Amino acid sequence: MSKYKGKKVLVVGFGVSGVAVAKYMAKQGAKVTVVDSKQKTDLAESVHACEGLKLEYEFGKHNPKTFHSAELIVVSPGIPLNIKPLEEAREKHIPIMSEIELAVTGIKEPIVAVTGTNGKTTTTALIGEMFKADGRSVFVGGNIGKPLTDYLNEGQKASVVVAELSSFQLELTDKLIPAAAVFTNLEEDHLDRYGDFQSYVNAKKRLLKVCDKNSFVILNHDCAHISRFSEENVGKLMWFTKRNPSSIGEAFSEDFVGVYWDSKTKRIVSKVTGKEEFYDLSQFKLFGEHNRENLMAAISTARAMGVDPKAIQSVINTFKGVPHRLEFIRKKDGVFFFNDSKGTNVMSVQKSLAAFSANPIILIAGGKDKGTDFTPLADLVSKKCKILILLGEAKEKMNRAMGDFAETYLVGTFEEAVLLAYQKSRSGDIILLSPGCASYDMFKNYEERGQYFRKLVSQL
Ligand code: UMA
Repeated sequence: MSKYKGKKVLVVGFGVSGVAVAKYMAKQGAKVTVVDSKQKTDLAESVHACEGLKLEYEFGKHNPKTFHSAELIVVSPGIPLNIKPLEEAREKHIPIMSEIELAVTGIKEPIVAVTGTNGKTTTTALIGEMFKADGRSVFVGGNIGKPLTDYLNEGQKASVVVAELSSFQLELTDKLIPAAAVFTNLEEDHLDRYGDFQSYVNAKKRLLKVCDKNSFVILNHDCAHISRFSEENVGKLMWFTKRNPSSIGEAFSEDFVGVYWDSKTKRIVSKVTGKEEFYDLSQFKLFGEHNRENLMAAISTARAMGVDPKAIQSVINTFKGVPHRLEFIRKKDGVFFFNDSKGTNVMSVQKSLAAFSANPIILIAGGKDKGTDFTPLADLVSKKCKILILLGEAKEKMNRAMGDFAETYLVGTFEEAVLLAYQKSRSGDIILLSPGCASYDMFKNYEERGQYFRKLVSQL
């Protein structure tokens, strides 16, 4: 019998995570109440997805009494853990669990977990493809889009689960013991939730803390914040780096386990299994140095997990990238349009700008501010952008930080932004949507924003 049978379970948040948890708990025979601060009319998709299930609903605001009377609370990642009803529940010793914790307690298969500020979606997708190319059945989920709990709901059996985990998803996660934990990089992000960078780092570091001696721990040596994690590592350490290990130091080079970029031969070299293997990138389609880093992280992980090098090379040759991540949309009148709606923080915009070498960029940016300092963007904007088009809640703040470094326009809508960019462009220019902000001031999520951008561009 399920340990949740008859239990009063409160599901907080009714986005995709809440839907997955509600479905799971209803199936287990729990008495499920779902709460969301949005109105029912704004949650039609979720309500529809749960049709036929026995659920109680409370929409519009969080009622403390409902929290106090629960026996277990399962929170969605987007719920800050310091909201008052959750703090009160904690004081009353009501167990609070994350959607990810619920999922991992039910998953028996090896879990490869990927975290970091940027690159985690591409890295996760690459690892998933490498497993598939190796003939393994794989479930890919988490922050990438499909809640991990759906793995349990769908009842499918994969041989391995690849999970992209955000800092939000790691906050209440204790029971996960990853077969491999991958850390892409760390830069300032989500300060609206964490207040300071260290608290954000600590949330990410939870993934390191839950590793055991059998976990492969794959760290980016080129990121100072991540490379420091090695001091607290108990797992099997592996590096990836864009430098030749011999240039880092003799001792480092001798003991090196992992993957590096050899700039002389323009190949990726893997030293995961003791002997050297080489990967050819001549057919790799993704732009930018950052994507090479993502690829190295994926190769390290895949080789650690025993994926055949031939399967890895076939993915390098065929992988087309993930939607909304420097995604090429179309060329019109010689102008190239790229959708980078997933560029929701400063570092990701920097990497996207850096990915283009010669062409002048018309950058469309802005959205919901996450407490970010935008001044680090000014330098690249001055070097790469001929025009800056700003919109959303953050537009004034972004204008103050970098408006002096390119011809800058502040606009009210996405339609205006795209039209203005197109009118100002010349053959050979790049029009890049890379917002550096969350999407929630204007859209449901970054996907909706990217799809809307694609639609506007296709209508030009
Ligand atoms: N809500 C409340 N009370 C609150 C705050 C929010 O009721 O105090 C409600 C909202 O009204 C909304 C619901 O909670 O209806 C949304 O829950 P959610 O934000 O957890 O969103 P989900 O739809 O469940 O999507 C989440 C992740 N979202 C966030 O972390 C913000 C998705 O990551 C993830 O793909 C999905 O679970 C499946 O695992 C998105 C994201 O933006 C892509 N992630 C951030 C990022 O990548 O930077 C972390």
